[in-house]
Amino acid sequence: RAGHPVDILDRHRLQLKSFSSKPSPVKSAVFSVPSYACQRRTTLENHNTVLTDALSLLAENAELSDEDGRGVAFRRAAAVLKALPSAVMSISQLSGLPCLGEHSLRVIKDIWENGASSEVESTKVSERFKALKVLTGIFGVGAKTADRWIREGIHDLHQLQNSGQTLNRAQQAGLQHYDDINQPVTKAEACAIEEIVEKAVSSVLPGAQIILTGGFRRGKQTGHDVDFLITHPEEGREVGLMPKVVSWLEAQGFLLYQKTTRNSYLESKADGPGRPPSNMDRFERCLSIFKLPKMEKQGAKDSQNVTENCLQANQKSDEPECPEAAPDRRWRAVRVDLVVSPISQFAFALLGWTGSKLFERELRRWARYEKGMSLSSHALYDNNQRKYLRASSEEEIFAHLGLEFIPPSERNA
Ligand code: DCT
Ligand code: MG
Repeated sequence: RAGHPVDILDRHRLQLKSFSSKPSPVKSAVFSVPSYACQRRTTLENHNTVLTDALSLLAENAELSDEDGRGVAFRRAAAVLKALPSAVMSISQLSGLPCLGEHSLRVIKDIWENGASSEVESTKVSERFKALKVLTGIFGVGAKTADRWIREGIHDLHQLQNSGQTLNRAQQAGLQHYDDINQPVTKAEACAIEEIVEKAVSSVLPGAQIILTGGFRRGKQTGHDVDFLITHPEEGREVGLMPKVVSWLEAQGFLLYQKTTRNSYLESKADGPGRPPSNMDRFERCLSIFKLPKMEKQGAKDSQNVTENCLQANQKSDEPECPEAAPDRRWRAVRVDLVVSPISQFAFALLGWTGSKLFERELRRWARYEKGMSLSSHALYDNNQRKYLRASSEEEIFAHLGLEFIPPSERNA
């Protein structure tokens, strides 16, 4: 994070003051950006974190309150500010920018004039928001469940544990590994897991390939989970792969929890153009909680064999009754998502699983409203030509969509 919010604001104001007291020959230029996030290059270098953090918090609150429309509006506004080449120096620079609605502008002005947004500040301390955050921090608990619990008077983990609520298997695991799962996953940890999954995959199907997707593929240094896409260069060889990978990982003691869902995608009328677009894809997918042995003093990369060390560590560890409570625990729990795609859909899957979430949403919106096409993580369908457009790389998909290619590191909308 670039500096403390207050410092940044003060710096902005100072600069602004010098603008107004001594009219500078260089006026701060009005920004201009295209309106779809997938037309813009958004790196991780954000010059407006004070504003984007505020708008993102309101987006999160809206999403947790089942107000998706408002959530997207705030996400889009934040994304526009993330794409700006420098810090905003005056409100007038924002005129003409897309996606900044009345509400978002009010928040920005409030921060500008008062140093903070009263709406953001009151949301942050609201009991409801705090409870929603804590409860949805449990793996397997979504906004709806959290809302129901809150209405039943449950606001924190302690109250939940004493409530007699029945938890499903995912939620039990989520509660058990709560602290670990809510601690960011580092790039080094993601790389260590990549090595393990790679070993699993090549052991059960030589020639199969894995790629790290999600935020880490976009260059982020931390994430809330680790996402992998698995495929095989020969179409059809990937069938039945997931259960084998999961069995291998389970046998080696790497999984604290897993739930696999079957591939249910068919390129027929059921999933084709007649169907409303859905952002849920239907790949064979495994949602898991990984047991990652703590890396002993060595660079994650220099280890000639992370996997070997992990295997040994897992074999050494005797499982205590309450695993998270053990003080000298030599592992941590990490959320890992595995997805298997046939090679024919791989480019779409890769594009769809690289994110960011808003970038993906904008790609689908662009496809639909600007191109008359339906894009999913499986395929691209041209509604006018009434045919699927094939692609074997992300570049080809951008070309089909009439968009300039944006590399993963610039999809951080
Ligand atoms: N995705 C999407 N729409 C969703 C959920 C996910 O398009 N509703 C895609 C985009 C990102 C990718 O899947 C992985 O999802 P996350 O792990 O939630 O996102 P992330 O960018 O990897 O974030 P983090 O770094 O926090 O894991
Ligand atoms: Mg992720």
